Amino acid sequence: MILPPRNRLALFLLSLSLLIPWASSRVVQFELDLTWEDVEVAGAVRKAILSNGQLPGPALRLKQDDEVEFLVNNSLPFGTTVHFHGIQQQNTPWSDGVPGLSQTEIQPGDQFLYKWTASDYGAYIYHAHTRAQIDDGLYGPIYIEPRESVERPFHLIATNQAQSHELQAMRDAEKKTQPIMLTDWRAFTSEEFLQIEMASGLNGYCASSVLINGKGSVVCPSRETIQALTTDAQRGFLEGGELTDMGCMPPTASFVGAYALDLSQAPRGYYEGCTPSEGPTEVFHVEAASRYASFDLISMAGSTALVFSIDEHPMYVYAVDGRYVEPVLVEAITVPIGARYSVLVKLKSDPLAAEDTTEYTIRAANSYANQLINGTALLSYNTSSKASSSSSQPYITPSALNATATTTFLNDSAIIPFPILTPSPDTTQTHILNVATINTSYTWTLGNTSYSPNNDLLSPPELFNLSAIPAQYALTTLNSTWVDIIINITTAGQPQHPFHKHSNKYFVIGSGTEPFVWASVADAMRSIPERFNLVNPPLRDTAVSPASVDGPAWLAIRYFVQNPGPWLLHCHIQMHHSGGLAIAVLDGVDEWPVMSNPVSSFSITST
Ligand SMILES: *[C@@H]1O[C@H](CO)[C@@H](O)[C@H](O)[C@H]1NC(C)=O
Ligand SMILES: *[C@@H]1O[C@H](CO)[C@@H](O)[C@H](O)[C@H]1NC(C)=O
Ligand SMILES: *[C@@H]1O[C@H](CO)[C@@H](O)[C@H](O)[C@H]1NC(C)=O
Ligand SMILES: *[C@@H]1O[C@H](CO)[C@@H](O)[C@H](O)[C@H]1NC(C)=O
Ligand SMILES: *[C@@H]1O[C@H](CO)[C@@H](O)[C@H](O)[C@H]1NC(C)=O
Ligand SMILES: *[C@@H]1O[C@H](CO)[C@@H](O)[C@H](O)[C@H]1NC(C)=O
Ligand SMILES: *[C@@H]1O[C@H](CO)[C@@H](O)[C@H](O)[C@H]1NC(C)=O
Ligand SMILES: *[C@@H]1O[C@H](CO)[C@@H](O)[C@H](O)[C@H]1NC(C)=O
Ligand SMILES: *[C@@H]1O[C@H](CO)[C@@H](O)[C@H](O)[C@H]1NC(C)=O
Ligand SMILES: *[C@@H]1O[C@H](CO)[C@@H](O)[C@H](O)[C@H]1NC(C)=O
Ligand SMILES: [Cu+2]
Repeated sequence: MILPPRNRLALFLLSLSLLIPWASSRVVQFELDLTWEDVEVAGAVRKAILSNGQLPGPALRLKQDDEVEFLVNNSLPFGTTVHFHGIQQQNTPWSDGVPGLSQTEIQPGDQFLYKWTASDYGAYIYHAHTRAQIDDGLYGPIYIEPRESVERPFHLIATNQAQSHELQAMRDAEKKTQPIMLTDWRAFTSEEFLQIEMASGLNGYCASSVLINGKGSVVCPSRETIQALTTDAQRGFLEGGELTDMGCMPPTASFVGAYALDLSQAPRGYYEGCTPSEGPTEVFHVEAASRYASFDLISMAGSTALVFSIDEHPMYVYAVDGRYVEPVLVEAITVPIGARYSVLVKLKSDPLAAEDTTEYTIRAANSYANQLINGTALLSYNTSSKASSSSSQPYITPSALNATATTTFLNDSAIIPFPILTPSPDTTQTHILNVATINTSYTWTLGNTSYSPNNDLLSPPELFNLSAIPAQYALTTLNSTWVDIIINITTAGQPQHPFHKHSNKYFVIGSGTEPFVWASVADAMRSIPERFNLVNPPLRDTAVSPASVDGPAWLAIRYFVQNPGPWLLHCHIQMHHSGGLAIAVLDGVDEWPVMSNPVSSFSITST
């Protein structure tokens, strides 16, 4: 729920004389005051993190090349850090916000000044990177307006006679692009959730509601509805049973693994025990005369893969993870946690026509097998006529499947960057990182071991002491080299993990659903060349591994090391990340930044 700001959002735009004489940029100062308060979300009150009194936090709007000074004022009763998701942090590794790697936690009552350059345009996110605080609501959208000189891909959409008219409408829509934050919400604080996980042995994979820009309701579907909407994928794990009243998978061995559980420690609302409550619904207002509306779809969910769709409104996807792509027209988009999709929605020209409705349902439905859950919002045309009572026609079902015979879903593997960028045809190093649960249902490996929570406490952090982190939790690279990482999903039944790499983006060069038995991409390409794309692969900072439905699977990424520093590579499903599905990527150890005293340089005690 969006509350009236308690503290005024302080956003000062200063035109400063420049330190670097040949560049032209402005300094943008943004202050985020974090508080821990009783908040009503989806109709129920619990403690949550507010950012300048809001949840989600206020939008940070920038222009490409801006110098950002982002001051975090920690008025929370616990330590925190803020990460800028997708921001490259070229030459500013101290501003990446990962405790133990780039900084120590900002203590209660302390402040920390992050400084970075908005070198890339597009849609990004700021969010907590300490413990599981994202699930308490610490996130907000960032939008960086491209330089005028950056070529837009809109001419690939407008192909009719009125092209220039049409192009202008698209450019205007892009200028006014609005964030749509998709999240999920639980009845428990993140620390309570982690406690329940440890006490019960059961991985926390359920939510009570899906929120759109912080708004939503807790809906408890009837047993008949649940039965009717249960998918084949879910039946594959149910072992003959049924979903709980929250729409959640019960903890069957085929779903959570054959680990010892103590379900008496799992309170009502953890995976069963639905309590309905009604909250507000987000409404997006558009005007038919604008002809197009632009939205940045952003997921900061904890445990859901939300399929986004607007009834009766196809969408041109024109940017992914902040960067332009060759536009594709789709009716539904799966938004993995941490990913961003910018879309142009062609508006109806005549919503006033007699039987036309002026309100269209916006849907966000979970596609993971863990839970049947969805949220809704409204796209509303500003017209003088009253909204008709007829309801709009959905493209997707509440189970995130096609609701029509022809619904088109975005195919992530077919996304082509605009302009095309080509990775190196070969690589210097290959790291094969195995992914599986180990010892408990909530502990995961990425590589040879599970990333330890103790790594978050390294002081001084890794950036300031290259030997701080034990070797098994990190991989190292040399600057100016190409690196391959194979995410090796070794067991069946794993969901699509959204892999986020901090700092610069990677090419998604291949994926498959067979055991990855090769030593390198070059080896694999001799056996299964059709699984790879080195010509025009997607460029991402967050991409999913394939679901390992029947057996092992893999994802191959390739990137150029260009920004020395300690960067995390991790699954963005919150409880997988908390369970150790992460590794420190020490990029460019041969050119490691030399820094003196981190605390006095970058943490300030008063404004
Ligand atoms: C920053 O936090 C302190 C307490 O931690 C509070 O007194 C102060 O008002 C906050 N500043 C702003 C601008 O919110
Ligand atoms: C989920 O979808 C169903 C069917 O469209 C709808 O009845 C229900 O209200 C939706 N849930 C929420 C929280 O919007
Ligand atoms: C549309 O109408 C809503 C509600 O009356 C109003 O808040 C909003 O500003 C209007 N938007 C535009 C673009 O006129
Ligand atoms: C969804 O797509 C499948 C496969 O194309 C088709 O068989 C099915 O009928 C579609 N569902 C609906 C409700 O149209
Ligand atoms: C998605 O795109 C890839 C690459 O073009 C293609 O190989 C694959 O078959 C497509 N998947 C679907 C479901 O259409
Ligand atoms: C798994 O359990 C074994 C035996 O207790 C222990 O030695 C090992 O460290 C554990 N591994 C992880 C990643 O927790
Ligand atoms: C750096 O980390 C290593 C390994 O933990 C530790 O032995 C050493 O004391 C640390 N150096 C400093 C300056 O803290
Ligand atoms: C994992 O173990 C293998 C084999 O011992 C080793 O080659 C590799 O470097 C290790 N990886 C990491 C990230 O420690
Ligand atoms: C990757 O996983 C497959 C099983 O899917 C396994 O056969 C292979 O040995 C693993 N690779 C490495 C390097 O551990
Ligand atoms: C690291 O490599 C990149 C790309 O070659 C280069 O631009 C950058 O200057 C290098 N950094 C250092 C510190 O040498
Ligand atoms: Cu995961």
